[in-house]
Amino acid sequence: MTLPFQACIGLGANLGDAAGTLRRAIEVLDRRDGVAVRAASRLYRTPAWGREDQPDFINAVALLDTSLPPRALLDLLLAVEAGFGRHRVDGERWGPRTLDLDLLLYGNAVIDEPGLRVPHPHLHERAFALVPLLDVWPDARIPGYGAARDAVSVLGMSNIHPL
Ligand code: PH2
Ligand code: MG
Ligand code: MG
Repeated sequence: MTLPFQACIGLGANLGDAAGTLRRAIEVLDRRDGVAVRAASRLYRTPAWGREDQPDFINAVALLDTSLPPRALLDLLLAVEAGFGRHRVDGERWGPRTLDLDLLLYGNAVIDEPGLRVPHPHLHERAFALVPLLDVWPDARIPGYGAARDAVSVLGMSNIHPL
């Protein structure tokens, strides 16, 4: 099967065996039809961002080759999250979770639809996503913002530690 499109996924978890969950989630994604994991970053321990009254996260980034268009890829990510026991709490933002899979980049696409925004609207301000992204793709560019390495250079990174 040809996998003509490139996408970049952010993985995060801060409940249960978060590191084990991220490793298994990468395997699960790679086994799905229409998706191949090209590269996976190291795992990082990161302080909770946006809502600080919760445990540290484990974060990583994976680069995918895929035949799926963005909406179908997003649906697959949500299904994999659910398979790892992710329960969405109505109205809760940035709370603790067993697995979060975010579509960070999809080629050079800029998409702003209900439930689907690419690049991820917070990517440029999140060291927990940018640092692992640069592991696997040092020249990554964020459409509308520029080089990922420039975005990370203005953020504090001292709390982002590889496992
Ligand atoms: N995800 C969030 C909110 N805050 N903080 C860290 N460190 N890592 C995350 O993955 C994360 C977060 C919402 O998805
Ligand atoms: Mg997220
Ligand atoms: Mg998410």
